[in-house]
Amino acid sequence: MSPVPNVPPSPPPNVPLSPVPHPHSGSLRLLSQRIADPAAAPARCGGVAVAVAVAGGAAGMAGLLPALVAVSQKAAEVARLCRAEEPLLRLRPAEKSGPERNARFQRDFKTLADVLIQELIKHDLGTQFPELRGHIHGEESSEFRDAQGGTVTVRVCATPGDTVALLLAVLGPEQTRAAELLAEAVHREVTLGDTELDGIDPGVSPGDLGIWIDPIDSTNEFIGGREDVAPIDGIAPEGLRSALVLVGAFDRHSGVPVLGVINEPFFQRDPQTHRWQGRYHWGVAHGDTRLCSLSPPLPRPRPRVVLSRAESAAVRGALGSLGGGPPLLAAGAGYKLLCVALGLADAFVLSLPTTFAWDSCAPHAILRALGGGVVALEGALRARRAGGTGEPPELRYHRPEPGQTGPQSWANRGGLVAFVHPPHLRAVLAALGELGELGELGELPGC
Ligand code: 2IP
Ligand code: CA
Repeated sequence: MSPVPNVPPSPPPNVPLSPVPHPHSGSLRLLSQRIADPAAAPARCGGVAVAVAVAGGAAGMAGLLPALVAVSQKAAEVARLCRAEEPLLRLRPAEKSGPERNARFQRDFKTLADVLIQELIKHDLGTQFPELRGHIHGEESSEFRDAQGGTVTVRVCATPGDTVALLLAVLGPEQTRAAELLAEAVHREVTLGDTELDGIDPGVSPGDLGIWIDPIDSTNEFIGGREDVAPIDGIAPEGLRSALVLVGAFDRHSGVPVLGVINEPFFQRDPQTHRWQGRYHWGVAHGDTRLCSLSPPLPRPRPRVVLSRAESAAVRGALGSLGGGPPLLAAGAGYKLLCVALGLADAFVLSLPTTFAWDSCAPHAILRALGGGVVALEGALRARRAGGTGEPPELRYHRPEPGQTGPQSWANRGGLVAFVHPPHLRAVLAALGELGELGELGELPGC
């Protein structure tokens, strides 16, 4: 990418904000957010591999959302386990190279947690919803290094005993306890005590959907494991808080995201037990249906923006003059999208091609459920320059980018803007519209 001249941005137009009904806000039903205490969740380890059991749920349309939440809960437990057990913590992450490496980072890694979580989600959803098989995609390959430096294909085996044997190949033969704990978590039957989820019928068949999984978003922060990061205006700039599990479902035909679950495995430490407590959020946006575990945040008069630390000076400068205060910086693409859904920020802007379908699909569904969305920044700016007055096109999730291969074919190449309130989107685009073409805005630090 070409270097960015640090041009002082023109002052943005004063965009007054009032809540404007989103074109899709048909039947918004608002439900409260759930805090999930893993210790309180009834769980058992069966003798055979079991799919996630959802209270009262036959597999089908109505069971899909609870199933997505349940697999995210199981995934969060595996993530917590991998941070709690010394041998798992000591296990060296595998370095990604070639097309697998995200250009955002000089060095990019995956852990056993990334690979195992992705496989357990694929396994459980594919078992419960056979129509989804072949349509469940994720960030990671299933390959991990074995204890001898060779390669093992990680998967959920037919029995916990077989999964233990497979995990021992990765961990080394002496790590029986760690392998057993992981296998137990992977094969556990999760029962959700969330009755609100039971009656929700998104009105879409699993046979029409595809799934994007980011088993751990913000893997670098997950590996770093920092717990001592003080939030600024409610947003953690970095650390374990930003490591999330993201599971999103999109319409196979249109690519529109329809169901999303964001799980925060490291939401807070229980003050008594000092154990990590997680929480999850979900959203449904299909047809006229808009359902969400969160309420739409109140709009600030001027948008407060959250950005990646890698964002260019030109973009930072332009958005700094929006009037909502200096942009806040935070790690984790999913975490920044969550901050918008929670109302901690009004927009997440990224001018770089460093997020992917798996990073944005689930949060995007939640933002749509709240009346907002995620648009491609480049396309939105181009449409604006051409005098377009309609809604800018949102990101889609069903088609790889022509001419690209591997993970790059699923990159959100034109950057993105995430928002809940459309006037905030318009304010952001107006501020950035004064700058040059997108290719001139961004600089990749890792390139
Ligand atoms: C990463 C992760 C990074 C983010 C990058 C994502 O996903 O969320 O934190 O960079 O764009 O692709 P930044 O922190 O600058 O926003 P993953 O950890 O899943 O590779
Ligand atoms: Ca990831």
